[in-house]
Amino acid sequence: MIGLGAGGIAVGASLQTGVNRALAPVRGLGDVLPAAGGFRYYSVVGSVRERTADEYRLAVSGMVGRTRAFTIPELGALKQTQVTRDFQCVTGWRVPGVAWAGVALPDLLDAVGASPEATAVRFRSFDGVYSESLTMEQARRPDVLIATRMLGGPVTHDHGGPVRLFVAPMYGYKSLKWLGAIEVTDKVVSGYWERRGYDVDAWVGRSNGRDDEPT
Ligand SMILES: Nc1nc2c(c(=O)[nH]1)N[C@H]1C(S)=C(S)[C@@H](COP(=O)(O)O)O[C@H]1N2
Ligand SMILES: [Mo]
Repeated sequence: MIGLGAGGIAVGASLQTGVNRALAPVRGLGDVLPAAGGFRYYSVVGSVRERTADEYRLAVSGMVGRTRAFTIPELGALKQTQVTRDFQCVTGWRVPGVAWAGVALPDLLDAVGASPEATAVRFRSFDGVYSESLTMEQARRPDVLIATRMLGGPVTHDHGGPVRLFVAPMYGYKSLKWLGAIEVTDKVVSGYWERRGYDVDAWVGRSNGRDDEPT
């Protein structure tokens, strides 16, 4: 956790070496065989048990009016939002113009009655290991999606389906795969890669994203 933030080109390069080293042994395949469209499939655990669309539930708890577990049809009944954006991994690969669809996080937060006192949102993967957090200000952006569709079809298991996060303005590591639970909370907790040296605020190409226009 050395010298993150401003002036981080040299620092970023060494961290990038770190992430490549860390990713390669657990998921060598992704590094060797780029997936169709230029994606690499990443998982920090060896294999993740597939959840069918029928059995899937998204638990939303914490500082909410009512704890809920959303089925896929229930997510589908909420307002649907589409976002098309480049997908950028911090290690360097990028997939241009990926189309995503699902529930914008602000709409989900409204649906559960997120408390105005809450200042952060935490996400957990059903892989049992990976987690991520956003500040409430970040989570309220309309280009942060609870994604159920990508590239014109359902989110496949290898891409973190049936439901994953897509944080459009940030590096790929914020876009948690196999989303299992969301907790509305009052503190930002460092996620998997952030405990290993990456910025919690992972804006692509700028120090903050407040001037970015969502599409
Ligand atoms: N649960 C989980 N989510 C994750 C990761 C992971 O290893 N496990 N890797 C992250 C990183 S570093 C990237 S770049 C993207 C990769 O998404 P993809 O595997 O669909 O290409 O997922 C992110 N979300
Ligand atoms: Mo990444």
